[in-house]
Amino acid sequence: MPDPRPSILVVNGPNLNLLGLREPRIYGHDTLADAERIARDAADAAGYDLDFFQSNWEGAIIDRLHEARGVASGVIVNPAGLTSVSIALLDTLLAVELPVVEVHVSNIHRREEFRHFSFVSTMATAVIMGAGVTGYRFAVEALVGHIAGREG
Ligand code: CA2
Repeated sequence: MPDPRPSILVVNGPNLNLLGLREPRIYGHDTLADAERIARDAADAAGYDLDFFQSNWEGAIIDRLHEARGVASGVIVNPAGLTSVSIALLDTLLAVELPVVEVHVSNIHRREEFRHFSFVSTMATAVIMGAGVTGYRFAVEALVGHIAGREG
């Protein structure tokens, strides 16, 4: 049997299941399914499997990240509403000891000040924001480049 391909875990936080369905002025019309397809295509082209996960429950996100420890090669996270508030998410990302790329559909620095600080950014390898769901492709490319030692 050939070795299984390395894998990337993509984790999406609260309310991102509504992407493309509400507030198109801020988030555009693309859905989370579009983001998944874009991320999966980029991962596949780079020779990686991709696990795509969304939950509105912080604990479920933390449990899924624990499962990735020692299994996945890296993590992409859109922490959504947990971005500026969750020390638990930060502690989890530090504990799983995997490279992390943070992605946001919108540019959080163009928005309300309360969105500007990100706990995840304090440890992320790269942060991509404001590119819409195409940011998920850039996130895969940044993560794969980091894993291969080409960047970051
Ligand atoms: O731009 C992003 O990706 C965000 O992470 C999205 C979060 C927001 O809290 C962050 O500041 C930036 C919100 C995710 C919820 O998405 C919705 C989509 C449509 C309608 C309502 C919420």
